[in-house]
Amino acid sequence: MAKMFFYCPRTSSLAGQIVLEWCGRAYQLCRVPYEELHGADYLQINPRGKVPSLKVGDRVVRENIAILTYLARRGKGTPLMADYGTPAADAELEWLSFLATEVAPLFLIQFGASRFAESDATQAELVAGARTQLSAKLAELDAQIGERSTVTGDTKTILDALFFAMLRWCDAYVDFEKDLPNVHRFQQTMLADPGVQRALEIESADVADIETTGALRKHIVITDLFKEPAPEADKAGDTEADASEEADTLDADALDTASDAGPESEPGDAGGEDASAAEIAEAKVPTDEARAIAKGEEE
Ligand SMILES: N[C@@H](CCC(=O)N[C@@H](CS)C(=O)NCC(=O)O)C(=O)O
Repeated sequence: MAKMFFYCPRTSSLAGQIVLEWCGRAYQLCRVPYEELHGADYLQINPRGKVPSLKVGDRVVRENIAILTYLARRGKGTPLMADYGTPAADAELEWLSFLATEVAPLFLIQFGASRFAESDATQAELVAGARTQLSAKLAELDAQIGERSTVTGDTKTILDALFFAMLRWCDAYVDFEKDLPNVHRFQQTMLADPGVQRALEIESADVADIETTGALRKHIVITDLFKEPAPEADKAGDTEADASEEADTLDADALDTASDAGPESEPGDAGGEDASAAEIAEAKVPTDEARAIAKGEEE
């Protein structure tokens, strides 16, 4: 089955888009414009109203680290995570946690100070404090990168994709080349990567202008997800690619399949086998195809 990844331009979901390109497996994209994140359609996918989300079968994987790990453990080619139980894996997890728990909250304050304080003066103080803290965290990352072009290890990992996505949130006021030379070199290496370039291209163009070539099999906007007409025919190549993906997946996928068939449907997920007609109507799912997409099935 081709999984569907829900993303919003200029957010941390860029990391998942990059990793989807790196993995080389068939995928579908659904763009969720920022103003649609808390709309009724997307809330059915992610009740937190946050991107990214990944729909696979009846279930939705949410949260960056869970999604990136899911993808990396099922990718083709060079592994995007170290093997379990190795020092390299410990280092990756340490820095993934650092990004998620030490760095990301500072950006949350930077962009959403009004969620934490009412007065303009207090908000400004919070933002200034977050930026000061952020410089210290970025300096730590600069030292960690050192001579490498990755955050840990010798080859690119999901950690690099996540860090790269976050760096865009401070590029307006940080002089990377002058103050964080190793981070700057890391950014340049990432910008030269074809998967990163493709992900950036997809994010910055209109959905209609992006060709669904390579691993990208379908690209739609959330407001169209539940109202698409039935397709005329299956796209050539999907079946073969998906069969190969199924064959190559880890044992964990057997568990996924078992749970996908089970009672794991999400609240409001009208695509579940047992969804009533009323539930489907309420969720604006008028066609069989839309129902199939909502279930994450291949077109
Ligand atoms: N803990 C979540 C955070 C995701 C997150 O904060 N996403 C932001 C964009 S980078 C978002 O969707 N914000 C919308 C909102 O908070 O309303 C994860 O790691 O996936």
